[in-house]
Amino acid sequence: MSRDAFHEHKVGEYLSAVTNSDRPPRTENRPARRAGPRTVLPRPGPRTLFTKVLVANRGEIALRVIRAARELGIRSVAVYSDADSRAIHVREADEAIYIGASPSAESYLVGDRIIEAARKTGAEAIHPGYGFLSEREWFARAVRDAGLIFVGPPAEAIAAMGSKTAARQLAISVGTPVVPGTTTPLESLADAVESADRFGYPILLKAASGGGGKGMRIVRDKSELGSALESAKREAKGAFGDDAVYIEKYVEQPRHVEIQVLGDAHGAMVHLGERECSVQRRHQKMIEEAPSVVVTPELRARMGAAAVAAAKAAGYVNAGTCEFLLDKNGDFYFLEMNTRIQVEHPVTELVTGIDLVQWQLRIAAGERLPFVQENIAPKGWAIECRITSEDPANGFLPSTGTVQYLHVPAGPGIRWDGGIEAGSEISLFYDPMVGKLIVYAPTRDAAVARMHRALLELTVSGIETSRDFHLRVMEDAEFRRGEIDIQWLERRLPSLLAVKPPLETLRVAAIAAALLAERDRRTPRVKTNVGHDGGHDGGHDGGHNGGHNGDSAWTRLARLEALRD
Ligand code: MV4
Repeated sequence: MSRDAFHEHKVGEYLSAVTNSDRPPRTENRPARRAGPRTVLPRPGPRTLFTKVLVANRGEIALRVIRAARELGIRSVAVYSDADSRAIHVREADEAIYIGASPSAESYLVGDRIIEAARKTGAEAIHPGYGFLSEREWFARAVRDAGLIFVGPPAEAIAAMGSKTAARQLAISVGTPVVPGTTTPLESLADAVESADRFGYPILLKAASGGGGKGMRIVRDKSELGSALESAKREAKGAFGDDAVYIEKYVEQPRHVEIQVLGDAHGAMVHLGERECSVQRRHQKMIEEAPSVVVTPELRARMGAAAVAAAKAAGYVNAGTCEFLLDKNGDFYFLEMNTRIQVEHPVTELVTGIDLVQWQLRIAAGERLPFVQENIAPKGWAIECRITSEDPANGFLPSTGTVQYLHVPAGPGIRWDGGIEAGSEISLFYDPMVGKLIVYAPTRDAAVARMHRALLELTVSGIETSRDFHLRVMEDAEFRRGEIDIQWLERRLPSLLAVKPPLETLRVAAIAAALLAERDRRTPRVKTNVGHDGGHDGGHDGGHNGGHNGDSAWTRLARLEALRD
């Protein structure tokens, strides 16, 4: 589609939606109800969905929500900061509204301004995405108090799961297994010593208000307990403004397996199976998959029931995730609940066929879930690699700059949830995740092979990315056998990064270097802008029509360079 045709299409769609206003005037606290039949987009059956949603986020998740809304016939409003004035989510939404300076504390985290933007644009609902305001109880409450719909759980459910000790008590009350430990904060060193003796070393000190590993200390011996307690309290106070710390028995080399739940406002709740998220570094997940190699249908049913019970105990509604540790004996323990849509939600969507973001919107509008637990079973295998602007060869140092060229993989079983394009500025203001590459295939082996193929096709130039790191993981024998736990990546990282490039890559790099040197010798001082004009489209067509489909990204880049001028 040409640029102009694209715009006509969008503007046309928007205008017809706006002019289709044969409905009663909207009141403050009531979602608009459509009066007559709608002719703009085909819609599956009568519904009472709202007509406009504000997306309080940026990057790939903002785009993901905009796309879900558009498929449901809901218009979208983007918000943006200075740094994002030319971002994709701003262009792809039906409307966009400026909310402040580049630092998120002055834009994406300013709840009042976002609520004001929703009022101004007539949006009836706010989708928070993940991060930013998504798990702030006060924001969910403020949205509701403004007469708007928060696309997420009730503020009370966010609060119930926000305190880890309260969440543990909730879980225990409904029979969901938790790691042995205390359910109230430690009162003194003597209290800590007594509790640690009771559960047995090694133990883990955790912040009651924590999450993400902050304020956590492993204690292997009584002699370390005093200083560990002090430093855990100090870190918890600094990070959460709350120095409450409690004790859990330390679980050695577990997997991180989480269960997706989906509940409607009428009391129905199902689980959508597990995601295996053990491949992480410093509490940042890098690769997720569904299902997990170690989860049998019987274990899935037990973990699912445990997750649903804990979520129901919190009065949970909408999409949420219960995190578990799964140990070598197959015993599982509830850790905490994430009260938002998560980065890794696509792998669940692919194996269940259920569009989680669409269901978030439909549940928020009061719809009932049409499926029951018996109808839900994972089919096939999905893997997600988070593509970040970090340099694995340099200790995952964040990389900044302009994306000069982007070639996104395609073909069977590929999904790209990205937030960048050629020309995008990658700054240090926001999260380094620039996109997610997700694959689906009938089996795990086929999914790993497909991810490897897709990563070879992916080319991002202008910034460093984690792409080559992911290629090395897909080639790793232990990963391919599914022998992973939460420490696997840090154990394996040195050998993963030491892998020498294949001979083919070295050869192509040498050819590229020779071609570049030859060109510069003939036309000195000519600086080229890699792939900006002819490059993007040329990359797509040239790469696939020229009979070079099996070539590596390096080969394509080299060919592109060779053909320039
Ligand atoms: C644990 C644990 C071992 N034993 N609790 C880390 C962040 C927070 N969500 C809980 N975490 C852990 N809790 C007990 N009793 C190990 C971790 C942990 C971890 C958990 C999930 C994913 C990655 C992790 C990395 C390091 C430690």
